[in-house]
Amino acid sequence: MQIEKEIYEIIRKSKSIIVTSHERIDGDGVGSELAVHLTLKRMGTASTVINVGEIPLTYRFLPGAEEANVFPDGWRDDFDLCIALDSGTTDRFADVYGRLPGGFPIVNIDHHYSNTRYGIVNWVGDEVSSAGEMLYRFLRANDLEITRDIATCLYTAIITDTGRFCYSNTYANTLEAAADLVGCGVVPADLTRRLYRAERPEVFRLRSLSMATLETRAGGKIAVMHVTTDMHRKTNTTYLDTQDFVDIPKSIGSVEVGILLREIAEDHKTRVSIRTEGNVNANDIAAEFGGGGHRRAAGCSYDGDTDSAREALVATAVRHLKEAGVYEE
Ligand SMILES: [Mn+2]
Repeated sequence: MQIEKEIYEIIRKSKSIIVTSHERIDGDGVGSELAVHLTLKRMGTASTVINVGEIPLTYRFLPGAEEANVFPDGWRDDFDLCIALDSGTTDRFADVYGRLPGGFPIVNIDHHYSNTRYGIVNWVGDEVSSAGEMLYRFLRANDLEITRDIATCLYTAIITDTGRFCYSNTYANTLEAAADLVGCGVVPADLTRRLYRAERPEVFRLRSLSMATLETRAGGKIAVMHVTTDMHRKTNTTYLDTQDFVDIPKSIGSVEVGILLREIAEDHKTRVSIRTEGNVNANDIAAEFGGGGHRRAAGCSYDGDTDSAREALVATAVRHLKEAGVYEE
């Protein structure tokens, strides 16, 4: 059976579904889980969205966002299925996963190359822009109605994961899905204004502090910058305000490896985001630090502060540039 239909059959037989996505959730995670939540409600199935952490302010206007819970709130004892979205490993939603009984049925819908296939069904999209685009295909394959609200969530997932149709994961199918979603009632100008031109002045101050740490290495082929918790204190911002910072190092013309380092206060770790182009594979760099992702975009955690993360990541990136034959010291 076609996997979209197989998943629909599993969902139809379930009575109370927990819907979740990855920690430090992004637009694809939020858009995808809300689209699933709204669809389940229309099917008359009990749906509970539980995230590890809060939905960033930017996405809270999305339909259904007010119904999302932060773990452990909203937990029910009658869950009989978990739908995990945009998550390559169960570590990405560790708190939720840890509370599910052993062997609990999970439907895994994701588009990360490094996905570990942890579900009873694993739908891992290859060359798909986003989990949101996969859900669009799911809805169309099963003749489920795409309301304007659902379309708004899916369009958000697609434009955020493709960097507004700029990244290399923008395919003909992606644009066809987006066009269909506009046909379902999305108004791109209105939606993108809410997503991209509603910034608080505090975030600009944070961006300027972070940009002051930007440096290039390896003859301009690597650019790296960081954000510390101290910067957040000074500007009254949080980690959630830094979602698009990763595009900054990569926007320098000569750069093939862009690295953003974000200090995570709770566990004295640094969250590392890597963007590449040319011959260097971001997933391979992240994998050396226990992370993963896609060829062009990947992430990992680093045990240590941003300074030590900077040296470790730059050294690894230099090696990958050399191995790719595009840099010599
Ligand atoms: Mn995604």
